[in-house]
Amino acid sequence: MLPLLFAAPAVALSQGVDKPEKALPNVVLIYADDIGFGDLECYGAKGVKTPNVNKLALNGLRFTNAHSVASTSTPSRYSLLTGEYPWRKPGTDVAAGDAAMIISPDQHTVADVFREAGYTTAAFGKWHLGLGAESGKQNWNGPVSPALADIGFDYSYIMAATADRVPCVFIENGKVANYDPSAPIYVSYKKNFEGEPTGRENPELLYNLKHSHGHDMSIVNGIGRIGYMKGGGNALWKDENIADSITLKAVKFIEKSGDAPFFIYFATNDVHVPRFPHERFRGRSSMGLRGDAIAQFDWCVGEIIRALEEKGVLENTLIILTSDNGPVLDDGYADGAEELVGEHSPTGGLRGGKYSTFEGGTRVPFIVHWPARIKESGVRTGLVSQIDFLDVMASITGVSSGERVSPDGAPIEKNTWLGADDGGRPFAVEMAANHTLSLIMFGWKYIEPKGGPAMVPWGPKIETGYSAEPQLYKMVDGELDENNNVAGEYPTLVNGLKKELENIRNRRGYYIECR
Ligand code: NG6
Ligand code: CA
Repeated sequence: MLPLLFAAPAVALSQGVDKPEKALPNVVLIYADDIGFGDLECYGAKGVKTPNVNKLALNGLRFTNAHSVASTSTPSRYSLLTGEYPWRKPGTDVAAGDAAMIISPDQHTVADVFREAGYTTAAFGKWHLGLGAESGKQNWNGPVSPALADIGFDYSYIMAATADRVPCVFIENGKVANYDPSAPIYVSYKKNFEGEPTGRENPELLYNLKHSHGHDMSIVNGIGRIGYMKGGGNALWKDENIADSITLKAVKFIEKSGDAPFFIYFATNDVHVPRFPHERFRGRSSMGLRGDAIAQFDWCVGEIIRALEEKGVLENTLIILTSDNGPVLDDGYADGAEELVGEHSPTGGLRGGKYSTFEGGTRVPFIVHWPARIKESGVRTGLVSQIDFLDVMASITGVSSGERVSPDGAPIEKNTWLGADDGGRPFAVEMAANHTLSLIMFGWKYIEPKGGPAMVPWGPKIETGYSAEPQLYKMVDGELDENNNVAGEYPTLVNGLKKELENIRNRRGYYIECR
């Protein structure tokens, strides 16, 4: 168990608020990419300072047992936005940059929930959930449709996929931002465009970052990518400016907000690869580019807080800060992450990491800050899952009056999220990269026997947790001990948890029934 760092005194930090209960709060989701359970200072990070995140934790709730739904981005984000497990919907695995939109316009998203409650909604940063009607058929030189406006976002300024996938341009309300008509954009995930250099054939052009595995196709800004693209001209992003660009847009959105409350989905590129933070963050950590990217992430958080403060709305803004999956060091670029990590443990000592079924894959930082409402700050140990985001928001905004409005979430978890009780969910289901499911229940963790390689096979040095045998891990001193598989000792329990997992898999709304 980690020491409970930064445990704030249990006192009301903000009193005398004018009628906070009556006005609906603004909601800002700060959704980091690949930031692990141990990557922030208030969660025990070494070698990097995160003062802005620490401040949120000090004045809010810091959860130590919160989980993303999957250990990779697309399925994790899909579940957070829809309240549906990704394994219910084919096609929710890590998406290519030319994937069609994965959430269909007739699905009910968390952005729809906020719209129903009268909010203005906006998304910034990493999207990675597809755009357009057909994969590979988007015309990037005109409006791409469907896009985020079709699933509840009034405004969006996003990257189609990830920074390591083409197209390397921002998309504002469905159209390439800063579009350069002299350089029309073409994208393919099948073959290169004639005459265009690639990282594989022209390594001498990789002047910013070299790849360690994969990422050897088109070169943009001296960095090799996944996929091929041609054109873009002035619209192409510079990796060192991505954090600035999305933060500036979000800050502007806050400054210009009117009477309606707002919902901001602020999804950073940090600390996903390629890690190439702005030069003013270089050397801020002892860990090279990955640690510097954490410092950059913290700066973004600080800017959002500052904008809310200056607008005079911080008090009644609910900020939730979390990550889409666990951490990875070498995820495909020679950025020194492995060599320079030193004493720092990105998973905070948990086994596994990004892609894996062990806790390192899905246990993530989770901080809730809402001065007008949360009077007792501190650390919370209850089990939390991002699957509940939509239902908790529907409950907070009054869109639901206690009934479940997503396929798999649970509105009652509002009590845990806002600190009213620390009971937490009775169970959480998590999905690894190869779709192995694990179930945390009654203080145990069961990992289904699906088989697969023990280590991630394509480059990152991470234990997958896959096995052909069932795994059962026990709580020891308040922490799951994933080093000791006790399935052999508890065959009845293994069978019981296997059945529970089958029930959850086969029946929607199971959660309500089991309460
Ligand atoms: C992998 C990429 C990795 C990262 C990941 C998705 C290679 C070799 N590796 O396929 O770099 O992009 O996909 O990460 O291409 S996620 O956080 O968006 O899920
Ligand atoms: Ca991720």
